[in-house]
Amino acid sequence: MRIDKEHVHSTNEKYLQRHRSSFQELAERLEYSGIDVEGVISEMASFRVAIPSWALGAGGTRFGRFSFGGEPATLHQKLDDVAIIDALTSCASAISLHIPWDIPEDASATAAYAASLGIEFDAVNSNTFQDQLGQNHSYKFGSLCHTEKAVRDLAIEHTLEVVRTGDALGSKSITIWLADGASFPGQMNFRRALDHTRDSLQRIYREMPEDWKMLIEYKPYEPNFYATVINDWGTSYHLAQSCGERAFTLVDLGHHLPNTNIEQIVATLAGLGKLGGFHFNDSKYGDDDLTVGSVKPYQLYLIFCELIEWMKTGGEEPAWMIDASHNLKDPLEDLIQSLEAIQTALAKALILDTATLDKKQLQNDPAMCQEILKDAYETDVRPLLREVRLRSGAALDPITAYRELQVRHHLIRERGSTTRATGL
Ligand code: AFD
Ligand code: MN
Ligand code: MN
Repeated sequence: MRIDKEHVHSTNEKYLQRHRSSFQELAERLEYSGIDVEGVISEMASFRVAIPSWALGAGGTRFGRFSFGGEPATLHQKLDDVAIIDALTSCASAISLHIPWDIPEDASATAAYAASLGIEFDAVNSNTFQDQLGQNHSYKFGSLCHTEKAVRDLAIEHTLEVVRTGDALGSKSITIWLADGASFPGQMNFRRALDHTRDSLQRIYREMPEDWKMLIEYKPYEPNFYATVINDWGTSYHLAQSCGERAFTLVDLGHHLPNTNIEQIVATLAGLGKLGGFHFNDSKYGDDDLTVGSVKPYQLYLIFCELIEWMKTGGEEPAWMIDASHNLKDPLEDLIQSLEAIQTALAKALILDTATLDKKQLQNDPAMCQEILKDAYETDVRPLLREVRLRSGAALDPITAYRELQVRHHLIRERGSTTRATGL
């Protein structure tokens, strides 16, 4: 199924008048407070978030997986799904692939197909957390950190193969997340594991094309429950530093222990010039991979305040991706909701009165600092989001349009009700 502009336009029509008056009211109020509304709109219009290929099917948990109809069974169908999300939201024109789940049969045909849909290839992801059929060595006890050189070599070669696959599609970065670690005290020599990991990453870095970036994820636990080799941002930062200037840390919102101050981590990494990528999701306990903004929208806003402040002072924009898993909701609806939450946080950070905040920070006035932060956060920015979408031919209300256009129903009719997307 493809959604064209006319389809979208038809769903917008009946909400147009109401939108126009609510947008006008908000715009006047913001302009009155000295905010350049057109500037905010253009910042928002250029904001793009990549969709991970593995989030387009049912995610499942270790207890089970509940399929739903019309899952994308091929890479091209995954591209079709991203094009649907992009047509409705106008901020999702990139896909992030996971190899070997998404190996294209014919890279140039896939690249051409994606281009015809207006979709670009964002970072590619390696998989050294599962053994593949017929694999000579096992990742059971780690990959890039493994005690045996043969296993490390295999993991390095796989990662480089992922880079080559991505390169053929026009991707420019690789995201490395390792499951490497230990589940029991004494199982792993920490220093040896880190030394091996550093050495392996440096070898991959040296072999990457010169215009490629390496993004290194960290995570405190899971699937190993005692220790993870790249457990925190400091370790990831150290590894990125030891590889070179095109290696960066990637922050995944779900990869922190409860109550970690993620906005501070973001600010520190940005200031060090090593914030390269960002995975959006939400969580209550751990790597829950829930819909962005569903549990802690204020935290998301505070993170965006740091990111915007960084970007306003000339900092380079990190690569944005949603990294979520869908067990209950239709993945496309869930992704649309995530995009909405991301754009809401972005809009609120963009209307924040940073000049006055800065002044109040310098005067050490925490009460007024909080007032300023809250003022932007409590503004209903939805009319702004609708205006951005309207101007780019997307849906005023993407979820409503998705339901009105009966997208899932059409996908089930086209693909059947028992297809299964590749992934965990
Ligand atoms: C897992 C990891 C991590 C990573 C993703 C893709 O926790 O978030 O980005 O797999 O490899 O969910
Ligand atoms: Mn992630
Ligand atoms: Mn994760």
